Amino acid sequence: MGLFQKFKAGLQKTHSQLAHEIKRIVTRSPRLDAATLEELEAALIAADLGLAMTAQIVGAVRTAYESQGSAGLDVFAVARAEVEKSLSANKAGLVRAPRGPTVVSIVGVNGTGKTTTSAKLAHLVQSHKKTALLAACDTFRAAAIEQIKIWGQKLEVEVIAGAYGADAASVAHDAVAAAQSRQADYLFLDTAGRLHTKHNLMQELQKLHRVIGKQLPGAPHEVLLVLDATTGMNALNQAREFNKAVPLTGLVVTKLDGTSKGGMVVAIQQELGLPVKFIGLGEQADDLQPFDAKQFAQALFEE
Ligand SMILES: Nc1nc2c(ncn2[C@@H]2O[C@H](COP(=O)(O)OP(=O)(O)O)[C@@H](O)[C@H]2O)c(=O)[nH]1
Ligand SMILES: [Mg+2]
Repeated sequence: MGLFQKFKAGLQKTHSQLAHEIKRIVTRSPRLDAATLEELEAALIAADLGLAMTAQIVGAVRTAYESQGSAGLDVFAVARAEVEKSLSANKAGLVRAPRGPTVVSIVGVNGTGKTTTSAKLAHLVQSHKKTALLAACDTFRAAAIEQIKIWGQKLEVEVIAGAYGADAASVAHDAVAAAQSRQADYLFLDTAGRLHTKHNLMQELQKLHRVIGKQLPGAPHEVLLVLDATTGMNALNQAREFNKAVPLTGLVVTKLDGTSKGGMVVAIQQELGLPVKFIGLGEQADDLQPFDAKQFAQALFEE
């Protein structure tokens, strides 16, 4: 399956709902009167595209209709162009440290997909002929250490782990030392899930970053917040709070395959001004893709 085909397959739920609705609205009333535009607006909001993006699309459709009438007016094409335009500044992909290992800290609340994303990222850089190391910094749950070790075996990626209950910062410290001595290109730190409202847990994360920053200046080079697309706009609050505690360099939106509200990727980017670097489209190692505005817009609004 080609990259775009995968993109499309992963966003199938959002696409089919949106396309079905738009088609129904447009076919029924080719004269785009106020009531029809309102229905279009409701369909876009239902896909969680957010108020700003929705207003922008509806405005563009109205303008096109006023200037050219309904003949040849392609609502799908207009929506595609607007979404692509508003996301085009988004920079996907991982930064690369000028020298030494690039350290990527994966953070977020419980169950969003941090561990899976860490493993998928290791797999992704491996497929670009770079070496990766994983660190089991979620020491709160024994099962979490086990889970990432299983991924490590499967992907043939070394996992640096400590004992259950160990200090996460010291595991991270060991992992950075290992990454340096192995001359690994990337080190992914799988951190424990924490509620953005729990101050002490956020402080623990700050400490972890401080420790490795002293050890390797510039680290962590990326702090990626993992957001579960199925939680909708609640993800926005998580992002705001995490960003206050540990400055984020980007977002990863997972489980887009499981929701018809994939528009939240657009809303969240517009609201926060943080790039969505990767999207998760399934549970397998290769179900993570660098975010691409054009492909995303196309996958959402293909007739
Ligand atoms: N369908 C789907 N499931 C995902 C995706 N990412 C993670 N998951 C699943 O979500 C669950 C929680 O993931 P996990 O990585 O353990 O979350 P963590 O608690 O943040 O480390 C697991 O069952 C994963 O397989 C995704 O992009 N799509
Ligand atoms: Mg985990």
